[in-house]
Amino acid sequence: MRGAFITLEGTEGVGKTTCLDFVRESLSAADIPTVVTREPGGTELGEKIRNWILEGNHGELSAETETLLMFAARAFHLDEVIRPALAAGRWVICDRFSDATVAYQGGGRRADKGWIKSLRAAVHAGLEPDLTLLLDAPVEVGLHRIRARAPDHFERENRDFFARVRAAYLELARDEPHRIKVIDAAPSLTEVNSRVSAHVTAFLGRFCP
Ligand code: Z5A
Repeated sequence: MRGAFITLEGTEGVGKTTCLDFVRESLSAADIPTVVTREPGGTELGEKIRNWILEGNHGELSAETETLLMFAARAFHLDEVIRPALAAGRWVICDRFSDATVAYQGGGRRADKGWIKSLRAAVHAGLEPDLTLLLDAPVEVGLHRIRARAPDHFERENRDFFARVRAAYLELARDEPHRIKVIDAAPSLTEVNSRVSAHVTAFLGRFCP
């Protein structure tokens, strides 16, 4: 039986990476072998694309160029890491995946969402995450949590950009409530972890009855 594919999504600083560690520990406590990875990234090529985009020394990038770079990194990531791990029965926990392209390049940058969804279908036809934890909080909450660090290519955007990203994520969650679970990420970490834990437990019951 193939492993489960779990993704973490949300706007900047909302707590995805923190949550990912918690999910990994929860699965490890249940003796489930995991592979933890991220997008863009997860392979040598993907990390190069990630660094090149995030460092932001490239001048203006169109929404379409950004989108295609994300999918180029993703196609390689799927071939090299995600599909082999799932086929070997390992669970993959990925910090961002295609929903991020719909939210950032579609919502934030206003690239055509229909086109992005057709790329998604072309690049990973037949494979969608089994569970997506969407950490959601007002944009200001996330930006406040990361205020001390130097902003990257995306973090230099204005508040309206992040508001569009958040709205696009919430629209995806309304369209796919079975897969995407929205978690209020504004409360304390203890509270957020307890909500995440409830979703992971329910998912374990569904995926490995
Ligand atoms: N991107 C894209 O545009 N299109 C795509 O298709 C994909 C990605 C796949 C990747 O960076 C960038 O690429 C991303 C979108 C774009 N934009 N940016 N920038 P990333 O995923 O590495 O970057 P990020 O989303 O900005 O990650 P982050 O800033 O590290 O945020 P986070 O992972 O959500 O947060 P965190 O590191 O877990 O927590 C931030 C701080 O808050 C930290 O000090 C925690 O201890 C603290 N924290 C966490 N939870 C709480 C609670 N509940 N209370 C208080 N404090 C908390």
